[in-house]
Parts: sequence; structure tokens; C-alpha cells
Amino acid sequence: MYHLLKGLHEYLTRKEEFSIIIIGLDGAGKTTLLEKIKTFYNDTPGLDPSKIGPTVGQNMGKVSLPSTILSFFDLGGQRGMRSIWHRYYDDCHAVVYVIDAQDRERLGEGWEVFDSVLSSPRILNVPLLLLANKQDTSTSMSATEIRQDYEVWDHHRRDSARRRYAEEEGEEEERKKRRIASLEVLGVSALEGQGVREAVDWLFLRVQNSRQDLGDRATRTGWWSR
Ligand SMILES: Nc1nc2c(ncn2[C@@H]2O[C@H](COP(=O)(O)OP(=O)(O)O)[C@@H](O)[C@H]2O)c(=O)[nH]1
Ligand SMILES: [Mg+2]
Repeated sequence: MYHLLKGLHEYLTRKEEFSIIIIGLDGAGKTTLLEKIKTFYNDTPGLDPSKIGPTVGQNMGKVSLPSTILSFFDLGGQRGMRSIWHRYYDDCHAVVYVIDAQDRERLGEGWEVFDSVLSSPRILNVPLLLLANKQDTSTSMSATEIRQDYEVWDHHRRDSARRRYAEEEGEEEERKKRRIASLEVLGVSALEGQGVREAVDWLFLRVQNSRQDLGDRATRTGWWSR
């Protein structure tokens, strides 16, 4: 009887788990963001920013919210590591792309990598959040400026592709355009925490809402939680 009741209790109080990947160029602030999320939501605080070195492989952090667990995977952003991002695409429920809003010199490189993420059909219907990080610095671009910068960059890319191949845009481009139009861009400071709760709230709501669309993704247990 005890086991039956225990089982029933576990079943009724079980939390749904969603996996969220945090990607972006190296130095964008992904690990600092993950550690800040841990500090805000968990009893044990995350690492102090002064203790964070370049990420080799992945870092993981779980956050427990009402009826939901969000598992964040911070993936290394160096060139060599970007090639493994796609392995996480099939099992993730949301994607966070972090951009360093202060580093104007690397914005183009950041957009190229962002563009390749947007082009991946496997995360086409997964909520995507663009974070303009380092808002605490006086020289950073705002979320609105970051969105505009990406739109201008994307416009140039499409223009030059059209000129080079002299052809009409295909279905993939149309999909990408729709995705960009509905893209959420938020300004944050991973270091000081400004905007971080809003970003987690957005993710929480979006993974709940897109649960039906994603169907089996939500109920399937990812290989990482085995
Ligand atoms: N000023 C400022 N610096 C940040 C912020 N987030 C990260 N950094 C700094 O940017 C550098 C790279 O951060 P890290 O989290 O290791 O980036 P990652 O390679 O994307 O994981 C470190 O020196 C961080 O302290 C932020 O919001 N504001
Ligand atoms: Mg890192």
C-alpha cells in the first residue's frame, strides 16, 4: 500500500522537464548567464564570474519551477565546438542565442553563426530567444539596436545571395524570414543579472505553450538524463 501511495504521489507531483540549449560565440557570456540563472533559482549559488574560464564541452544547470524543470545546457562556443551543437537540436525544447552586444567587431561573425542556427530544420519550431548581453556596459547596443543590426546584416546576405545565384528566394528563405519577424530579442546582463529573470520567464511560458506542437519531445526522456 505504501509503495502504491508513494507511486501515486510521485506521479501526481512529477514535474515535466524541458531542455534548453544556450549557444553563441565564445566570450558572449553563456556560462556567466547559466551561473547567474543557477544563483537566482537554486539554493546553491552558481559560480562567481571571476571563477569562470573558457568552456570545454558543456555545462549544465537545472532550475525547478512550478510543475516544471528547466535543464539548461551551455555549449562551448569556440569554432571547433560549434560543430557539436546540432547533436542537441533533436532533443531541445528551446534555444537561447547569446550575443555580445558590446563587441561590435564580432557582430558579423555572431550573425553568421546565428544564421546557420536559424537554417537548421531540426529546430524550426522550437522557441528561439536572442539575448543582447552585457547591457551593464555603457558601450553596449540595446536589444532594439541588436535586432536592427541583425536585420541589416540579413538583408545584405540575401541581396548578395540573389546577385550571386540570380534566382528567386526559396521556401527556406521564406521560413527564415518568418522566423526573424517573430524573433524575441531581450537585453540582459549576465554579469549583474538585469533581464535574466525576464528571459527565464519567457522561456518558461514558451516551452509550456509549444509543448503541444512539439508533441513527443516533451515526454521523451533525453539521452542526457539517463
Ligand atoms: N560586462 C559584462 N561582462 C560579461 C557579461 N557576461 C559575461 N561577461 C564577461 O565576458 C567574458 C566571457 O564570459 P563567458 O561567460 O565565459 O562567455 P562564454 O564563452 O560565452 O561562456 C567574461 O570575462 C565575463 O565576465 C555581462 O553581462 N557584462
Ligand atoms: Mg563558456
